Amino acid sequence: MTDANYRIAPPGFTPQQREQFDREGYLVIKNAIAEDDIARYLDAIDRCTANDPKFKPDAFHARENIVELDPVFTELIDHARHVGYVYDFYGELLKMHLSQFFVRPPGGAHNLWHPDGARAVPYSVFSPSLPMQIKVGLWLTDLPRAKMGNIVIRPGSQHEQYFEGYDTHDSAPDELVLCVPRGTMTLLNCNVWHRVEPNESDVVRKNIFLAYCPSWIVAADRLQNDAEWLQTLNREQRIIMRSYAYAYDHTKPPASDFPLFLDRETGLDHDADLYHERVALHRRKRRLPHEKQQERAAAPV
Ligand SMILES: O=C(O)CCC(=O)C(=O)O
Repeated sequence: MTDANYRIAPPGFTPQQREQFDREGYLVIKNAIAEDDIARYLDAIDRCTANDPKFKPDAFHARENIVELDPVFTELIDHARHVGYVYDFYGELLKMHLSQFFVRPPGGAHNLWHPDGARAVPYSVFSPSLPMQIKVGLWLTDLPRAKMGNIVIRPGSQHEQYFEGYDTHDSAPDELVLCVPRGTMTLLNCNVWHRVEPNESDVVRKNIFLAYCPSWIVAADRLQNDAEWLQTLNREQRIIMRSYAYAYDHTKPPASDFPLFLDRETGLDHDADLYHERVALHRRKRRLPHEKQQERAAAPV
């Protein structure tokens, strides 16, 4: 019997979106964020910068682990707008890798070409097709043209271990400058090579990044979270933060952390007919959507 208090996994990729994301390494979803949410996120950024002695209006400014900084950011950990997409990849071992906001004023510093994640032996050496980090971007200011501090990506470059332009600002022939209206949500395979445009406009670019990974990858912006803050979270948020004291729990989370979500199609906390009843839930594998798809495609008609 499945506990009715558990949540069904929110919607994730449509087959068309997944096909594009697997091929190109990114997805752009316009009009994903309602105006009142944009306003709340911008207010929260302004609250944080107003209280930060390091903030300088003319310089690039970033904060990490923002989900702990303000309750408006906390709600993003498991927000139904995006959590189903990353659950499609990381399933029951979903973890928040980092949460950030960026303020990129005109003339501020901007990044060189790079992929995210490990450099000496990148994640993609071990996992050539499934990204071990996916970054959700929430774009809060209009970026209608290039040279506005936009993120620039090389679509489809997630399989390249080497790139001539690495650690330069040079334009690449196959680059795509993302010119997106406020309210856009992007998803990026973190193996995709990317850089940031200079901001030569009169607009301060403001956005939020939320990256997710499998639980056993070390988080980027914390080792553990504040214990009192963790008490304020709902069950799914607390699980997704994976603030374990015992290191191997990241690989084998405790039984109480299963299920994270119930299956969208069956409403069950397990995949039916795969295990003997004696095998406890936290010791069972659950299929990801692409595995189910492969099984359907291989099934006799
Ligand atoms: O600010 C951006 O658009 C991208 C920043 C970046 O390069 C990164 O977070 O890895």
